[in-house]
Amino acid sequence: MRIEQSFLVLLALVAASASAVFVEVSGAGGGELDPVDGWPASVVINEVESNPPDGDEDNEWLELYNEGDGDADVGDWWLTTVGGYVVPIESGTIIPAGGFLVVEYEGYWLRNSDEMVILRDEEGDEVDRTPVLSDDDDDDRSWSRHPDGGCEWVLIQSSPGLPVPPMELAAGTLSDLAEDDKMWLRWTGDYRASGLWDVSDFLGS
Ligand SMILES: [Ca+2]
Ligand SMILES: [Ca+2]
Ligand SMILES: [Ca+2]
Repeated sequence: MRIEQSFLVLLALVAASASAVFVEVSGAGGGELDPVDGWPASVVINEVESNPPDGDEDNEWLELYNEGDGDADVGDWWLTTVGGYVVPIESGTIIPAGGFLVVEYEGYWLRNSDEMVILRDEEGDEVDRTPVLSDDDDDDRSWSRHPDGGCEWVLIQSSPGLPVPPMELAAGTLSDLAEDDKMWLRWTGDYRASGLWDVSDFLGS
């Protein structure tokens, strides 16, 4: 069947490009990786920098966050983008409980406008997805869940591998942010249970 063939091609692409991923793990454990326990852990796409300063090529990244109580083995998981990029995560990659994983990739892989990224596990099952995100300004602000692991996304000072900064560090207060309908997104509905989601609910519009 065509669908099965496509899936096999996808797996082949993942295997062929597995060495091209660069990841950096950080967390409360100071980089020490303990044996996996407490699985299943809860891993989300936590931050996306699709339009970094000083050129996008080789500089785009996103951050995963393990909000669970146990270490999470995300080896052989992969990310897919609206633009069709398939970015594998290296086998054996562990995110400690409360830790972050920064995923980088070669060239251009994250669109500045209308990007959405899906995280899939080693079986291909969807784990998480972002809202549709646009980052029009060439600066060091990125889309991030606020707080980490939460259901609201804000365009705020980037924090790769670190907790999202307090809201006071943004351009203004929450009400100020709400005046710009591109600066604050809120999920509606239980998207993680259903796999479906509703992007809008722009505050202030
Ligand atoms: Ca970009
Ligand atoms: Ca940016
Ligand atoms: Ca962060």
